[in-house]
Amino acid sequence: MPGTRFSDIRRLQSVDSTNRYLLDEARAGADDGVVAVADHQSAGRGRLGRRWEAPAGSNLLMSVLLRPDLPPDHRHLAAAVVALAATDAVDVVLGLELGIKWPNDLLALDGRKVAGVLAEADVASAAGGPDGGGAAIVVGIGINVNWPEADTDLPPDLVGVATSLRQQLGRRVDRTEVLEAVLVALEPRVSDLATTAGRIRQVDDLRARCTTIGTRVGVELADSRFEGTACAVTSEGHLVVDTGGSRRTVVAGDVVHLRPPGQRHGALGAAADPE
Ligand code: BT5
Repeated sequence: MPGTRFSDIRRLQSVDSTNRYLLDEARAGADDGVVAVADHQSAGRGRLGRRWEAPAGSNLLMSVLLRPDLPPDHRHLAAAVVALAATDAVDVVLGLELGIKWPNDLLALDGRKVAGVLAEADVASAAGGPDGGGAAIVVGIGINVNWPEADTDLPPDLVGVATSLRQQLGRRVDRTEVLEAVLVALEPRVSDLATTAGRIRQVDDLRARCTTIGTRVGVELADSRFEGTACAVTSEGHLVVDTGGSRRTVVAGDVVHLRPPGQRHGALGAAADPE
């Protein structure tokens, strides 16, 4: 894309996972800014070993390789800027407003999931520079562009959970237009990761679009679960949950929005630190 770092765009007809592909490329020395876009993934991955579903030729399945100059405890922000850029793109191209469910789901205003983000660091190069900068982070996003067209397209477990831009708007959407708008919106956001002032800007944007704040949530840990009210996002992008007696910071986790009956939700994996 002109004017961005994203000049090397690899268009793949079919691949197991665009994240897997770019992680391998990163290990082989690929530069910051390489993009992989697939028409079909045979093993599209979600978080914690979950699967990402998309029929061939319908949705946007893309990953970007970033080597941000970012303190290791701020790495969550690499995924956040991709989620933010996707909400920018959908707004600019389609005039559709999406919210971000912490950490990185994009939800339509009806609460159903339009997109999910998966960030994976290349462990081998995770040391990066002296302060961890330069480590490869591959951030993948799956945006439901044209699938599902209707709920009847979905497997039963995704009915009431997943929706698409097409379903929200009632018309087909051009995937390339969305891809290009995501990359244009992503460039300044990735640049911001390199400075303290820039990171503050990105976290402020995340707070403004995060529909989890103020919501009653369930947090699922490896061996326990707690509930509370999500009350803040820290400068590293972590979620703070008020449990009544105390505040707990969720670093990476499975958070469920507890909604009135009749609305369903998606779940994601978690680890919480006492604040
Ligand atoms: C995510 O995981 O939401 C991250 C998804 C990342 C997918 C992209 S596609 C390009 C790149 N390459 C990859 O291999 N992956 C990335 P998680 O929060 O774990 O959500 C997964 C769960 O969402 C599944 O267990 C399903 O319940 C649900 N799900 C699966 N496919 C979906 C879809 N198309 N739309 C909405 N929900 C879906």
